[in-house]
Amino acid sequence: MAAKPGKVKLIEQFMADGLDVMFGNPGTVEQGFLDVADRAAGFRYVLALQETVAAGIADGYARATGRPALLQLHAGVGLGNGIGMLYQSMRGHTPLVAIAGDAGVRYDAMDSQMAADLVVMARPVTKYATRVTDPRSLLRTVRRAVKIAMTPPRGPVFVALPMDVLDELNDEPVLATSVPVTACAPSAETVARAARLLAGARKPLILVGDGVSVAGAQAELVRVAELLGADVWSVDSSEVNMPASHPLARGQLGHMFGERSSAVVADADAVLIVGTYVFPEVFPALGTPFRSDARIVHIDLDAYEIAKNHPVDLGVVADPKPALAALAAELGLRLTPAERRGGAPTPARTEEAEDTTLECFVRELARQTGGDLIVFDEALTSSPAVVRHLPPDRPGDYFLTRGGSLGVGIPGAIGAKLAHPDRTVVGFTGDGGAMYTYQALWTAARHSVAAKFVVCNNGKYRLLDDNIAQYWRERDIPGHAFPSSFDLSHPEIRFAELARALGADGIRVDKPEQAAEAVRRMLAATGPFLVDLRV
Ligand SMILES: Cc1ncc(C[n+]2csc(CCOP(=O)(O)OP(=O)(O)O)c2C)c(N)n1
Ligand SMILES: [Mg+2]
Repeated sequence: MAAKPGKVKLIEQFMADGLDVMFGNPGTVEQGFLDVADRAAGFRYVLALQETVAAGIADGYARATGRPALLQLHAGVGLGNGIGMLYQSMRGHTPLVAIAGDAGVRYDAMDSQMAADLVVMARPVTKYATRVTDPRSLLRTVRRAVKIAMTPPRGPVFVALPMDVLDELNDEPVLATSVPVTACAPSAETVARAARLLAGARKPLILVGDGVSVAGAQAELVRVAELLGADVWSVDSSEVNMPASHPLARGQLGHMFGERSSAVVADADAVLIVGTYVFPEVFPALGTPFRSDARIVHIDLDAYEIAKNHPVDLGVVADPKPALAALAAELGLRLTPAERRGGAPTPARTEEAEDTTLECFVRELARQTGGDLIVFDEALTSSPAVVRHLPPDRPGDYFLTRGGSLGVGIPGAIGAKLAHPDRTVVGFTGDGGAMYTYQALWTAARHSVAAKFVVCNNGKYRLLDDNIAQYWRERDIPGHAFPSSFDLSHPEIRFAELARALGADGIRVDKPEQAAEAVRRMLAATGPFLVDLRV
């Protein structure tokens, strides 16, 4: 392989892995390879004005393509800005390949301006963090990082790239990264054990998370649920794992209070957990919430998550798709016709909600698109209305914010639109969430990304109001005014004007009667378009 400067080979290596778009924010210590990237045929750089935005767009792009996304950060300061968003990528298992430059190995002893231990900074929010110090192992290291990002459990990785290493001549071969196949099925004996534990249960329950969607195992999951007649609850679920409209789908357990999960699982005599961990709340129950005689089977590709907090009767390291397919086949043989439940009757849906501006807007959106759109949901307290009218049924059409870091909605929708330029993509966020990453609208305008954005504007951090109300109830503290730090009403944030100032179009919607026309305008817009929806 011909020797070329490492910075040239680096871009060739990215291209060999199909990594042809990089999201980032530049700095001097990255100038060498950014200069090369700018002139590399077929390579695209998407400029963000703040690293949280770059990381959020990369996260949405990786989620919507199912492939790794490239994120370039500037030294320690840029990495520092990106860390909150990298944290949510790590919790959500997004395969991001983050890189940052540094001045050079030759300056290590100088402790000069901008010196930072990048690897130590990145380690807690990545699966793998390293620094290349020898020019002969540049591409080898990058390939290892890509492989680790893509191997379940997927997640972000970080490689620090010193300038002098990238300027040296490099004669490593450029090769596509070998990503191992992990679609491993359990043995017939293990499947039979799982079926024995689950069959014949009077109150079977299934808990599922994003491991199902990564494996593409939705159909197999539905089959097992129908055979057992089990309720299916989503746990730490941010994509379509169980179609929301299926009669056995019961919704999300939620991310805040363990009591909710404990109440849901309390009666179950057999529990199947697939592709998630239990339990995902900020305040999880510390005791075991399961019945002492409940039989518990946990299937996951990540052995760490199995029995992490509560013991199980059978833990199975396997890919959910072949594992659930085998389990369905075994249950089909084993269950007597009387035991096959064939799915519970459709529960009566508790609707119709009031005709608020939010309800009317989302209902109109569902009507005018026929549900054919991709939703990126960071609507928080407005999310129930969004999913009521746009139920997450089709894999790849719904992405929920994850990991608890605000500011994902607008960048996430931009990433999804870049991944699927021909689809309608709508990102929902709150007035709080929007302001963490509002600069992303400039990136959408600059790169002609025609995603749509809806700010569900209630003038407050409403979720914080709801949570402190619960805290007061639990501790018998009499209700009183919410902390003023949860209020965003003054000065008023004029989102549509702010969008226009950043190069995107924007309108404000105050009343239900304006919803239909607003949706029409939004869908007709040929560029990025934002609706300030007063909810
Ligand atoms: C980066 C970050 N900072 C702070 C928080 C704490 N937080 C959680 S929910 C929330 C309020 C969100 O408000 P908004 O987006 O307007 O949605 P609403 O609750 O009003 O529906 C805040 C500030 C967070 N999750 N992430
Ligand atoms: Mg709000």
